[in-house]
Amino acid sequence: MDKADIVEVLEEIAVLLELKGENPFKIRAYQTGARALETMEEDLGELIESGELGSVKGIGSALVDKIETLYETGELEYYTKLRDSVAPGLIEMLDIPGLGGKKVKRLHDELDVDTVEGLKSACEVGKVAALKGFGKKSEEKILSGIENREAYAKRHLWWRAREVAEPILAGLRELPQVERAEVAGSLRRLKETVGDLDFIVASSEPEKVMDWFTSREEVREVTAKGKTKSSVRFESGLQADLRVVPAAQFAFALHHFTGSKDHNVAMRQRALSKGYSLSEWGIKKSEGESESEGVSRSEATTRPGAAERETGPGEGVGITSEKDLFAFLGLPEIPPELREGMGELELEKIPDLVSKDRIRGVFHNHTTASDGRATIEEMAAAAQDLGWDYLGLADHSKASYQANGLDDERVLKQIEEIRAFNESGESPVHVFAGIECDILRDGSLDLEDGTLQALDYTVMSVHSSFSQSEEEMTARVIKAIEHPGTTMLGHPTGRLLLRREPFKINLQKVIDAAIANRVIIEINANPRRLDMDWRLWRRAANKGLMCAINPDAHRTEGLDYFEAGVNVARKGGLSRDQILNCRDVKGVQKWFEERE
Ligand code: DGT
Ligand code: CA
Ligand code: CA
Ligand code: ZN
Repeated sequence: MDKADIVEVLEEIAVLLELKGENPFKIRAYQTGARALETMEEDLGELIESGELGSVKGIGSALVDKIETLYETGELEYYTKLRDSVAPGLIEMLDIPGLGGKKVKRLHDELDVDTVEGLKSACEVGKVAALKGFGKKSEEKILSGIENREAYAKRHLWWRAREVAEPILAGLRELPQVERAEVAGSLRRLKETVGDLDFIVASSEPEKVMDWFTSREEVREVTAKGKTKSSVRFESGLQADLRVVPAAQFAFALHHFTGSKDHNVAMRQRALSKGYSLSEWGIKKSEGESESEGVSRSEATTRPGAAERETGPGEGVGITSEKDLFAFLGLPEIPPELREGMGELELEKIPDLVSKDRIRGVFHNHTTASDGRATIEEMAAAAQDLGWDYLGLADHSKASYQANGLDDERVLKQIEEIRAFNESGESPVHVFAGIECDILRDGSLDLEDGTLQALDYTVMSVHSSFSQSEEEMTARVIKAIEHPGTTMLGHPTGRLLLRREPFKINLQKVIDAAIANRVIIEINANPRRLDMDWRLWRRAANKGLMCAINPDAHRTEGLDYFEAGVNVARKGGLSRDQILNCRDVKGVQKWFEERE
């Protein structure tokens, strides 16, 4: 088990001990140990080998054994037993924002609740508000936390859903019975979260495809199995639908099940205005449509070639791709990510969307100097592997003390290290020296002006006081944007998808201030953030806002998240000249120096 995972286990042990009402000194030992392990610079493996782990400040003798066991075996009996000794409902409660070990223990002791359901009922009748130290506000917060949690549980991050979908798609394509296979639905539209997966397959032997799909090892439950449609559920709770259609119907089915619903409605309107009726089965002249024709449609699902007969000569015959379908309706091929029913049929020109291979580097990444897991050298090597020309490093500033943020002196020292790295010629990747500087409560910045000036660029982010009013938060962020030392605004709403709602902020005002001050807003590409949201980008960029795709990587693998940022840029309809990452080193330098 690696260091980061061990830190998590120690933290969890501390919470579990709190929940059991154990001795505070014991709890503290685990918290301190976790912190010490997280921030220590030495290599954990080496310390264990040389027997020196116990000499690290903050790691007591009781912890040395446990850390070593976790490091070597990935398991710890003490931890497993501790977890098992606590009701699962109480552990679930810990996921509700605002509830830690101590509070959950009091709810359990005083209200006798040991499930989230039970806690919800207790809130609804005001029992929690009546508890000393809780009150009306925190009861409301717990209740909305539970409700969000229920809503969140129904959806999944795009990134995770894609990981499940890819091997299934590859497997389907390998089946000899399968002529074509695609993922449809929100995953194909690159939505930030996905409700369920939708696979569309062209085959004349649907049963075999169904058998393969429902007997996958990773399938936990087959929720439906029919001749041409099946649904399954995986361990994570994610579900998947598979539909098998005859080859002639494939383009229509793929288009229909890619959606979105609103896009489909607009497409059907468009077809009707041209005298056709469009459905997942095909397209045909709409005059004289009657009930009996509805019956012949359902036959089309099982009989190969039915779609051709249905459309009739010269009416959509030969439509074998979505491109053909769009062309038949006099439209350019609309990429799936733009099909959200937000006026895409009226676009005069489809924007020249960015693709992964257009990205020449990324900004806002962390190293071991703050809370990252990799060094400057390791991060640059990973950037080189990705084929990039440059990499921007932006560690935390000192107000983010829990992330070991840098003070002015350490920032200046890191700038020196980065300059030396670039001059050493050791890497073809140019490293830009940046910082992720905290925007303090009142909108002032966490570092001296001189420090900000010495850097190549800066990312300003809010990491504290999330519960300010919309007016306060908007003024706070705009004050930071107006500071001459600000190059970019980081994750502008602080949201964590399926976990934490955005803080209250007037983004239209923030966008206008960013444009007026030539400040970039980032697309934070961490799959859990994707902030600023794609829905805001096209209008903002057309008004002159520049974007930067920032993976916010805390380890080398985190750089891969840039792909999720590319998704947001595509969904936002951004063209290459609106994305800083499409520039070369000189072009980026030009922006940093001249803001154009
Ligand atoms: P999700 O799964 O909630 O993330 O979102 P989608 O878009 O994948 O939705 P899903 O799985 O319910 O259905 C896939 C597509 O099928 C959807 O985007 C459009 C199409 N579709 C499904 N139901 C309807 C419907 O009632 N009317 C129309 N026009 N299209 C539908
Ligand atoms: Ca879906
Ligand atoms: Ca579905
Ligand atoms: Zn941040």
